[in-house]
Amino acid sequence: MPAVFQVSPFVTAPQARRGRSSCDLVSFGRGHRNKCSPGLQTYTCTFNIRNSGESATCASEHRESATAEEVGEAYRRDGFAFGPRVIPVDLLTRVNAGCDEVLSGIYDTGISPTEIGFTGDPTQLRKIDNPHFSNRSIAELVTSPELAQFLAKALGTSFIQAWMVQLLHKPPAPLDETSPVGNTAVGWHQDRHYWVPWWTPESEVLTAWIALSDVEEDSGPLCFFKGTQELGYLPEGADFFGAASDEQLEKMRLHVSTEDAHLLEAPVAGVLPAGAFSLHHRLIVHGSKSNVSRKPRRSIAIHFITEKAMPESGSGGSNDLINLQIMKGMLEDKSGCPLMFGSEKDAGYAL
Ligand SMILES: O=C(O)CCC(=O)C(=O)O
Repeated sequence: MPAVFQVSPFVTAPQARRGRSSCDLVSFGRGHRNKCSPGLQTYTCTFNIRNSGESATCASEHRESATAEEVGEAYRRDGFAFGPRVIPVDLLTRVNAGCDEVLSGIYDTGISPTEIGFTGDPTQLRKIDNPHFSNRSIAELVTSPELAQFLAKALGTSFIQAWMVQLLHKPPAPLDETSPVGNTAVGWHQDRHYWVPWWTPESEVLTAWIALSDVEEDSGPLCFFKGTQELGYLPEGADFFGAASDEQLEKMRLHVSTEDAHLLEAPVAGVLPAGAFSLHHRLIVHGSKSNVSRKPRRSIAIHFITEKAMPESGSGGSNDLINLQIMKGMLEDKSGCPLMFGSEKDAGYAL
């Protein structure tokens, strides 16, 4: 996703699933249908998006009992995977309080994060870059050992370092049924599209996306097109600020063989309880529809590298170059790019 570095030094509730099985489809909109397979906790559903004339279909594959080995295997095969609730409930509570503060412009470190495009409209998507600069609980989440150890085991890696963190907050739909739902969709994209100036093409750079609220079928869950990481880089269609529309997919399909076109047909949704996470590849096509539920959808995405990542040498435009230099500095002194697992001597860029 698009990211901006800011020249600044880094200073240093329970939302457990409320007894709902993941098969209880929220009664929302018209004409929904839900097929459950409770043992596997997988299901598909279709629901209408209020006042938009659109509908969305999703299937979810989250399993609370997934082991690190299973998550790693699914990630390597599908380009994404769903992990269990690894974030301790007390940390989750503090992080949510920290996010409330950051979203209201209160920073316990005294450092502001970066936010682009917010007009003050309360129905709008909020995307805040590097909120861990601004709030100590969010910084603690980024380096939480429970998450880092799980990721290291899943990926079989000796080194993990966060290089960019994003808070995404989708406000709830208005209570008044006649008011339009805000556009909080995140358009289809491959993260690589935004990372070309930063990382060499083969670098192992990926994302752990942590649900801070329960993410349900109608919350605008993050959706992935399985196997699309194998399609390589798709030069058209990506737009984080798009509407996750079919038009975007059409543009992407222009660069996909007829044989592989089916990969861009049915996304899998990350329907997750608060505290669980998904993991995704830099080339997986993903995005999300608007939140049409009555509750906010909130997440922290940690974009991280393993020992198999090398920053670019810097051939972009001047802004890219400045940002790259800032990022390199932060990677080396760990300010803003915290080490999550292993030791700095294992960093690919240190060799
Ligand atoms: O949270 C979303 O809906 C989009 C997140 C995303 O694109 C990412 O973390 O790469």
